[in-house]
Amino acid sequence: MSRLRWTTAGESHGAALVGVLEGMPSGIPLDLERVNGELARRQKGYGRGGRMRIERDVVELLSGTRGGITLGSPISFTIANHDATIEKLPVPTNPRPGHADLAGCQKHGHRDPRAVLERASARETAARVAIAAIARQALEPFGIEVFAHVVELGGVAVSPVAVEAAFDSGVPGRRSRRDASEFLALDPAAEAAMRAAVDDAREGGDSLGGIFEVRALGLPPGLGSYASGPERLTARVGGALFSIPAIKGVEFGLGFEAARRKGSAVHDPIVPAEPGSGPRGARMRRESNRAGGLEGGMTTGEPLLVRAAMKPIPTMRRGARTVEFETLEPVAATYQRSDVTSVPAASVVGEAVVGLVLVEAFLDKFGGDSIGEVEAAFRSYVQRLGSV
Ligand code: EPS
Repeated sequence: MSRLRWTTAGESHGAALVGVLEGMPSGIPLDLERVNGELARRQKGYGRGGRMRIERDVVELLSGTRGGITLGSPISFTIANHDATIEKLPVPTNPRPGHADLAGCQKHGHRDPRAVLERASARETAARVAIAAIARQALEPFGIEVFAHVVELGGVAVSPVAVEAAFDSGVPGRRSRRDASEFLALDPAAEAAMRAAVDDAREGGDSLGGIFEVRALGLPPGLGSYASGPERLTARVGGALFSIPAIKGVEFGLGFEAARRKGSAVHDPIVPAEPGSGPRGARMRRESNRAGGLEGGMTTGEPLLVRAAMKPIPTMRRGARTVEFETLEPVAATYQRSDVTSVPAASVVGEAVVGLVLVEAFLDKFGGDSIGEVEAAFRSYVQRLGSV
């Protein structure tokens, strides 16, 4: 079992979301403004619906710190729901295709989609973003950056040249470019077409999906493990991304394209590193990074590159074809309110869950009770890397 454990609770229109994070080392100064900043980023994005004008997500910390410093005890918090109307909201009379409604009702043996959708709602991801924003502060001393951005929305793709230019501009440069974008993307030239696609979908009562990318830079080689299937970092990162509602595809590095190439055009050659220039001082490096930073279920020390595809939101004003629970009469699914797209928000969640898995893997390898112990274990590992 991982050192780091977490759980969330809460319904979309219940009193609050709740998060508990266990296994954080002691001695970490916790910056709650950064946690709230991530929650605010998750609420953003062109194409969000009315709910995001009602909510203003902030954490209320309940335990786990003293004087703002982690104690090593469980950290817990709530995020209040302003739209806490669960007892008053109507019960939809038909299940929406694409949402958890029908299979959830069948699973529990009732005809009450609200009993299912309240927890199946992507609102739950707010609690996970907060947990990750807390946990990621354990990586702070180690120079590891996890960064997500939207690469495609409603069929409109960003330019790879613009993306690489933003990455070349350094951490503050790419951050400010992304955070100034209504789509959390790195290509301002693509935004007019993205906006038009969202407006068009809204007009037609429809919804849109898209793709986001998460990169993690500065990772040491050897996080994760080849020794057991569930410990493979590829499985853990992939599983984390698939745990976000509406994610239908995940690819690392070359992704599906690797299946179409010969081996010689896929595997990243190993070459000597100039002294001190290999990942974390290693004596070898890769000439390319088509693997996306993972081999044998472990980090290679090259950037982790992973993309996730999100399907369009199932709640549409035009109403997908369904049937009434009682009469089986064909109808358009009931619509109350929803987003047209939430791909930008999903990218924030993607960054969070990938970051959380990396903290887990980092603490599995270097974990100790205090952050000082983690730093010492990391230092000794890096020292040894230079001689392998
Ligand atoms: C969601 C439906 C919408 C979204 C919601 C996810 O909420 P409502 O039904 O209240 O309009 O806004 O997302 C969030 C509340 C959130 O915080 O991301 C759904 O059915 O999954």
